[in-house]
Amino acid sequence: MDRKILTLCILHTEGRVLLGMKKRGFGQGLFNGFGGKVEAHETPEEAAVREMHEESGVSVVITAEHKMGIIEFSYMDTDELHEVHIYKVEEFEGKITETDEMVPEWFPDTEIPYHQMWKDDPHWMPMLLESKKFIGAFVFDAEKNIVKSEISG
Ligand code: 6U4
Repeated sequence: MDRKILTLCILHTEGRVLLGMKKRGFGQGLFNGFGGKVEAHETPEEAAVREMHEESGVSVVITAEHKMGIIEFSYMDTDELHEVHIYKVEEFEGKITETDEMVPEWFPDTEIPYHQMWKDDPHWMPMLLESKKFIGAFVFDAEKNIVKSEISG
């Protein structure tokens, strides 16, 4: 298994959530939080700050206290294992900007577009929005359907 550490950051403020429609790469065509691979010289928190800025234009402060969960994703059609560190932030600075990778959009936290998101998201996003911590593991088939799921809050 080729294990990669990734970040995912959800901005939740004033009853709404900032998601991005992914224009390319992994998860293209889905709304997602902002994030990506942790580089060798970075902590996951540093990577989360960098990716949030690169993909949405905003500046955030992220510390270990913002970490809501860790989920391991594996895929039946590859030997990759993604360990995704998931953060929630409630404050930001700067102007939300479309980038090469993402089209950012606000959603009321009662109207999260789960039908256009990764299929694991409804399993943990409600916990994240309530600031409950969680840990989990999901296995996807080649069509990105869940074949195995474990989540505990
Ligand atoms: P680059 O290096 O830009 O080509 P790319 O293939 O586009 O990378 P990247 O770096 O944007 O991927 O990282 C994928 C993002 O998707 C990370 O923020 C983690 C997130 N992610 C991966 N699997 C997910 C899943 N099942 N559910 C979810 N987010 C997921 O909500």
